[in-house]
Amino acid sequence: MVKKALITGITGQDGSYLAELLLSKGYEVHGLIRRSSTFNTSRIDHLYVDPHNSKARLFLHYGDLSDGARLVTLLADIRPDEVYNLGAQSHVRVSFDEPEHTGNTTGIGTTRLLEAVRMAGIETRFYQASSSEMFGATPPPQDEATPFYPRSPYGAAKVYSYWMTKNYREAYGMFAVNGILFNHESPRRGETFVTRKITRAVAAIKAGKQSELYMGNLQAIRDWGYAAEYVEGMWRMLQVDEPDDYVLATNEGYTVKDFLENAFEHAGLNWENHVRFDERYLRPTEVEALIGDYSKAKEKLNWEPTVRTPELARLMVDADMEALQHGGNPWIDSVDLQTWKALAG
Ligand code: NDP
Ligand code: GDR
Repeated sequence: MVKKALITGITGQDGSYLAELLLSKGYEVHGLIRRSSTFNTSRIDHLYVDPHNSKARLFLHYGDLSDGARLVTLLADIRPDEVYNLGAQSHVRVSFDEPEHTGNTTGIGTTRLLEAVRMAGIETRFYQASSSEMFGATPPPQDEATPFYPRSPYGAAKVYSYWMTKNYREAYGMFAVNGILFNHESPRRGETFVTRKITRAVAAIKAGKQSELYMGNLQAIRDWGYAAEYVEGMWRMLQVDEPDDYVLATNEGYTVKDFLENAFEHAGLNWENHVRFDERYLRPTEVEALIGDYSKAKEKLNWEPTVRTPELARLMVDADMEALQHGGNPWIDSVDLQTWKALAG
């Protein structure tokens, strides 16, 4: 029997890597996509096969985490073996501008999906994209037992989703897990997250198309891993015998300034000649430091990251420089992990 998975957020960074991973493992993959007036599927276009073709194993369905009835009918129709809830308003600073919308999507959206599983009467394994942002003001190192102290509407919505996922596990015996993932990046990362903002700017500055880069707080510490490795961890969380919650991280912390230095240096540039401060990128409340302890995932899932932050910065700069030179999307033309490692010798 071919296994079926449903991914919300399939058009996002993680959704695209997870879809690739599951297709490579022989799954039939279903993705929830939002109707928009312009195409929003560029991260997964390379995976798409016309559904009239008998070989097609990726199917996209219109829907939204704000539309519970649609989620019920979709789940009843597809009857997936695994559901990955990656859909969210995922930008922390934007969540201060749109706290209600963020709560509706990133918080209640999870409850709608959990409830839809129950109402559709299906047996499925459920993955919730929980976040290190839930730890917020609690100092590092953070692991599965660290208390939550969210510092943004986004973080608070993720804490709500975390507990709802745990509650459905305990109340209804559902195989529902929280993956508490620390920041993970890639050439497919959204352009307004700090790493990608930096690596795109480095490529543009190197090509003479830009001279300045406006940034916010450079002192924040983050634990940045490589997204393609993290989706493997998500999948492993659903393959074990008992549902549980796991941290995925690299156990190393770097400041935004460190990331800037690494990225600019790799292109032969000095960041101090180009970076300027703009207070609009500050958050009303900041998360100062996140560094994750992934020992439990290592022990129980045999999961371990191989790409650390400095290597990740170089990989992303290479991909953005190549994309700029060849006029393509970094996620389609880019240096993927294998080829990059071969290039790096
Ligand atoms: P992205 O922002 O790249 O992708 C978010 C996805 O959610 C997109 O596919 C987006 O669709 C979709 N989406 C947004 N709103 C809705 C909605 N109302 N209904 C249905 N789908 C919606 O996020 P990432 O891939 O980086 O992250 C995936 C998940 O993991 C998110 O939940 C994020 O909060 C969480 N997370 C991410 C971490 C990271 O470092 N990347 C770390 C920890 C957790 P569209 O393309 O149409 O906008
Ligand atoms: P984060 O990621 O808030 O950790 O959430 P982001 O890349 O937006 O910020 C990281 C840190 O960089 C500082 N910063 C800036 N951030 C942005 N975006 N733009 C800037 O110009 C800038 N200058 C400094 C921020 O203040 C912050 O400290 C990400 C998202 O993917 C969430 O969905 C996910 O849950 C968490 O990671 C784990």
